[in-house]
Amino acid sequence: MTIRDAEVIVTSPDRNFVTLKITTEDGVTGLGDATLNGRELAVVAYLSEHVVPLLIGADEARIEDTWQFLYRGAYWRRGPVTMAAIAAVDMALWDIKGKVAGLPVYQLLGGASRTGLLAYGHASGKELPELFDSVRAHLEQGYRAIRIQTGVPGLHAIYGIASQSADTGGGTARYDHEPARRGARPVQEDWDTRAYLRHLPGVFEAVRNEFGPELPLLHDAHHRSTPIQAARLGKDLEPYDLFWLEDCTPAENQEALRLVRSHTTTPLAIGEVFNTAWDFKDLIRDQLIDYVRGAVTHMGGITALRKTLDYAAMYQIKSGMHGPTDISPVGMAAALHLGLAIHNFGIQEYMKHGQRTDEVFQQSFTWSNGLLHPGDKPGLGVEIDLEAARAHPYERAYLPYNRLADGTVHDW
Ligand code: GCO
Ligand code: MG
Repeated sequence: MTIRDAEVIVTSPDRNFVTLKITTEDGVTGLGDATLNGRELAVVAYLSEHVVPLLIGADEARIEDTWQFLYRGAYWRRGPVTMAAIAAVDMALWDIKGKVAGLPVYQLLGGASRTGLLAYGHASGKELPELFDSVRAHLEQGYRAIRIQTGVPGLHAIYGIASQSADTGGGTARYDHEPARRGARPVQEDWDTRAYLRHLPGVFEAVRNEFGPELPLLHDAHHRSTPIQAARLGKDLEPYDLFWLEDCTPAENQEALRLVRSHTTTPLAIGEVFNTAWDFKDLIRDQLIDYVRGAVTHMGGITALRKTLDYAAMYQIKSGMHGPTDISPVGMAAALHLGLAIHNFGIQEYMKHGQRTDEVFQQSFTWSNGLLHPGDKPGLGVEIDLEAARAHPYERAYLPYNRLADGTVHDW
């Protein structure tokens, strides 16, 4: 068989998504997620101008060869735009291979290593009572692991905290639905690391007192601390037995993790902004992290993330695949198939897409008793309703950014 057509679809039901749809001569279709939050159209251009012309007439069965051709053949390697584009092709080819074989992708990856995937949800609140309500709501929805994000006294708007105005129809208030924040300029938030470091341990103490010692708790520091501040944070949070502390410091300088690691036994998760195995290589080899946060969508697809996770397995490092709502239902499905198949699965982030997104993307995954399962439809198990997709055209949307009190731009 050969690839007859490849179409790049941009839709914005609750937020922008970029999807690649590959069709073979026999009419078999495969979907891939190429969404790069806030920079979506750069990937659209990369795919449409440079990748799609190379796919027409290619053999869709040659997944590894196509990956190598797109990666090495471009000469210019790595980077989020390139790797999201390659990821979309890779996912779509796995989807097609599954459909041709009549098997769900996880079967092609070696079959299920577990009955379902432990998932964590995002609880948040400006103040403790709101945070507690949010934790309770997540527990009622069946979550068995919960990420805790909270306001900091003196700060107005912080990553990860839901507000009513951000609610766009998903039911409960959530911070990730973008239409409320769309516009020509990114929304500005404020930050003060010293205030945060003083406040956060007390929040975890309160949460542990309220919900007991067993519930796995996670926290995302979202790249905002220096290495020594991150080391202190990890140390101060030790009594509260976190499942993980995420992105405790920006990781362009990977040596920074060595400093953090030498001060704390709090498990560390990193890598949602990484895009190749090379970004993880030294952190894995030197055992400086405990969880690989790479997303199938941003790491070059199932093929590439699988290799990274197999390497991590040699060091007992587990998966913690990125799964916020800017990973489309197609990217989430790819994560679930991969997570079900590998031995070193750790946990899956799961935020739930909004209703409009679920109308555009028909999905086969299940969520029961706190566990996700990709379902048993051949391929990835996701189809796109093109008419519904067209009803939600692209809208410019930026991620927010941070400034300190004196006006200095800070990591968001
Ligand atoms: C997470 C992430 C996200 C990112 C978002 C950026 O842990 O889920 O930090 O919330 O901020 O994916 O596009
Ligand atoms: Mg994160």
